[in-house]
Order: sequence, then structure tokens, then C-alpha cells
Amino acid sequence: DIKGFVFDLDGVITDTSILHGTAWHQLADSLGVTWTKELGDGLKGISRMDSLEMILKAGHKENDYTQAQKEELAAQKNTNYVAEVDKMTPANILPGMKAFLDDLRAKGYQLSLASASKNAPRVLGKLGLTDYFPKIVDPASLKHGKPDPEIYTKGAELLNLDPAQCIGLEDAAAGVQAINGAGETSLGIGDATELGAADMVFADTSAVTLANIAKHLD
Ligand code: G16
Ligand code: MG
Repeated sequence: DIKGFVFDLDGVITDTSILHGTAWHQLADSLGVTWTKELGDGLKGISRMDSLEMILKAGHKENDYTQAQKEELAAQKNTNYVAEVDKMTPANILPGMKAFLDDLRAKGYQLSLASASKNAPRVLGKLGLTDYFPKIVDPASLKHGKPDPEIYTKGAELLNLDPAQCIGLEDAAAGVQAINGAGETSLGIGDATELGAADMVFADTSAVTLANIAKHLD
């Protein structure tokens, strides 16, 4: 039986990817790296330093900076990103997600967060959702990012549940791969072709309800 839900943040609870994208785009411009939509899309779910490496590689500049300089560039991006996060309000919760979270809580399901973002607690605070997620995987504790299963394995561990008792929710293919690798049931939100590896796919967050999930479970 399903007893817990392990949530991704960006693309599932709220859309920080637009804010991440804008902040990375600014940084890319300042470094003379040409920004493309493909480059931006490829950064979803990827850690801060790995995102920076991808941008530098796209501009053939990965060897132009020392590690300390790279950390400074990532810190610059984060300053710009956090300034945008601080403008978020509960109105930035994706459609249907507040009702879904309330329903899960009312029915006694346990919730944890498996976001690659070190800013996740800050984002949850701005959305008014801090109380819903007492259990958050610390991304700094991870040896490997998504698609490695580690973050979803830890998300179940925090709830003292077996992975088989958990549903993981993701909008990114790398995240679905991570959920599947952890042995949880994967719920994808987005394009059914892109998320073909998921156990169930919903086109958008408003379709994510316990009733609709039940239709996909035995
Ligand atoms: C999110 C975003 C990524 C971002 C990463 C790290 O992942 O999708 O674009 O690079 O977190 O964020 P930060 O720089 O705030 O630590 P997720 O796992 O919530 O989809
Ligand atoms: Mg995501």
C-alpha cells in the first residue's frame, strides 16, 4: 500500500525553472555564452555547479575559469535567483497542488521533498508550504544528482518507509529515472512521450488527484 509521497519541487509544486532560466541567461550573457532554449531546458533538475559547467561547455569556456572563479559565478547566479524567489507568493503554487497536498495531509499520507535545490526551504516558505514538508532531503548530502536514485531513496528513508510504499512525483525525465531506480512508483507531470518511463503520466498538475492516481494503481 502507498503510504508516502516524495515530491520534486521545480515543475511539480511551483515553476522556479523560469526564474532559474532567467538568472542563468543573465550570467551566460555576461560571459559571452550564447543562450538557447535547449541549453535552458537541459538545466532542469541539474545541480547548481553542474548547470554552470553545462553553460561553460556550451560556450567552450569550461577551462577558462578556476574552481574558485566558478564558485563565484554560481554565487552570482544564486544572488540573482534568490532576489526573484523572494518575490514569490502562495499564488505561485501550480494549479491543483495546494488542494492535492491538503488532501494527502487529511488522509494521513507522509510527505517528503526530493529537490536538487539548496533554496528549496526558502521557496517553500514563500509559498506558505513549510509546514507540509518537515522532511526535506538535503541536496548537499548527495553524492550523485538525478538521474541517480539517491535523492529519492533518501526521500523514502526520511519517512521510514520502504520505497515500494512511496510515489515519487517529477516533471523531468532524469527525475523519473531516479524514482524508478529507487524502486518507487513514478508519477510524471508533463509530456507523455518525454516521460514515457513513468508508471503514470499526467499532462499537468491540475490532473494530479488521489482519485486519478488510484485509477493507475492495482
Ligand atoms: C532545481 C532546478 C534546477 C536547479 C537545481 C539547483 O531542481 O530544477 O534547475 O539548478 O534545483 O537549485 P539551487 O541552485 O537553488 O540549489 P528540482 O530538483 O527542484 O527540480
Ligand atoms: Mg523538477
